[in-house]
Amino acid sequence: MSQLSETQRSIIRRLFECNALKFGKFTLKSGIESPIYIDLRVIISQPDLLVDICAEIQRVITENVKQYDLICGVPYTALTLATCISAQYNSPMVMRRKEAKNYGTKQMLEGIYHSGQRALVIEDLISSGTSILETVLVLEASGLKVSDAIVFIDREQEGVANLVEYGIVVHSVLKLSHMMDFLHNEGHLTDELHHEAMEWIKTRACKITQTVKNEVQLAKQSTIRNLGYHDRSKLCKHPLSRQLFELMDSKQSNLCVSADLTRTDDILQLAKLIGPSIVLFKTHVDIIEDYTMDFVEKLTQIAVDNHFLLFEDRKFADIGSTVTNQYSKGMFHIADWAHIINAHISPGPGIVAALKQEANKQSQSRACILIAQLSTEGNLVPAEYSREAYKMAIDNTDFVIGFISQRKVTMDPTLLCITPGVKIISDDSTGDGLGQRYKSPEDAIMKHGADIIVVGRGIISKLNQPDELVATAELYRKRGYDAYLNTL
Ligand code: 5BU
Repeated sequence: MSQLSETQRSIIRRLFECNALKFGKFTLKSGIESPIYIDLRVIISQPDLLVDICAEIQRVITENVKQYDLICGVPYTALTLATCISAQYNSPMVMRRKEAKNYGTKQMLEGIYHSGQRALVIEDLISSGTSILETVLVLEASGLKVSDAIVFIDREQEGVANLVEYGIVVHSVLKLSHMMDFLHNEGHLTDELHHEAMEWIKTRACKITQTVKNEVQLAKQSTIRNLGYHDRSKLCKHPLSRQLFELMDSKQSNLCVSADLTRTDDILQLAKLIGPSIVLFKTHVDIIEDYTMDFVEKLTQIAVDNHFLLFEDRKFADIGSTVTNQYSKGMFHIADWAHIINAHISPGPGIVAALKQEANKQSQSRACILIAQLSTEGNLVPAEYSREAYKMAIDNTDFVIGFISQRKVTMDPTLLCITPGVKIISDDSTGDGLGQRYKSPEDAIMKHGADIIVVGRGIISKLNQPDELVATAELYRKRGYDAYLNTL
């Protein structure tokens, strides 16, 4: 039996009394049955207990960590612990935003900090170590250095060992087995429950999730250099992402035009005139008034002659069996001609599986872009979408080649970030009065990590003046490409 201090004993007793620690039979979020349930969120309602826990964490910090400039709690429960420690022990703190799940930008961290400072991570409970690692990724992407983390309770499920591999030393205040031994000795835990819970911990090693492992790998790569289109094309496994990067490289273009026109003649004329400047031609076939399959044949030929791909912005969003029909049947037979389509992720993974199944029936390669973010003012797409879209993408690399998003979703060089809502804007107009929000090609590419910019009215409004249309498309191509060169 370990040596627990009187303060630690008192903390364990109080945690047990307020049901922060429960023993019996529980179904965890993951669906796994567990004899132990720990919920430390309740401590925010007990200031005395909170202060005592923070004093214990501070003691472990003082004993183990020589040098640090800032502390950062893993959201959400440990945010309270970090705030309390920060205030009580005069430690400056930074706060990680959990919503903006994008390791590539600095906007995920709030507070005052500068590159090279050392951050100490505070966490309430460690099982696999995944949450700590996610926070470390954000801190490191913001230029901070992390070598240590302090956890209040170690569930002893390999989390501490897992993090050693990533260069993080974890120090804990309490080990779960010691807490259970103490509660057993005090008569709060029956022999049977104690035995069962101890056995459970021993046999339940937890692993860092694959998604986070990938992010670590990519974060490492991205610190080496920002890859160019040519290098990225070589890394792509999907033929269409490879082809797109090759076109971007050879045409010196990252421009996608949005052909939001309602007459087929206009669309064909647009495609012919600006074909040399673009890599992707985006359509909304359901707004066309004189649609025929003959039109798509002509459009396909122009795409072949001018080396660009066709992207139908259909935004599929229904159950699998419906999107299957929407994709390949009806008036438009989208699967027959669109190299690329896009889909909302709200229906869940089934939508990707259904579209992919249909795409596989085609003789030519087909790809899908997932909608991770929207460009519109006040849109209700939650921030978690980016993360979920990324997970769906890496589960379907034979079909999904990137995202429609307003900022980079992942550092993975094989996945494209396609950004609509781009316009060369004068100072006084940054929207269209109907919810659309615009950013300049430079902001989209250099600030927010777009790989391809989507421009609609910024270009197609010139359709009646062919010379100006061509010059405008060239201007967008050049500004987009120059911005890309700036990122290398
Ligand atoms: P604009 O004329 O450049 O505003 O046209 C933008 C196009 O991109 C238009 O076809 C939209 O349907 C499309 N779009 C968008 O603007 N914002 C989004 O978030 C998505 C698509 Br997804």
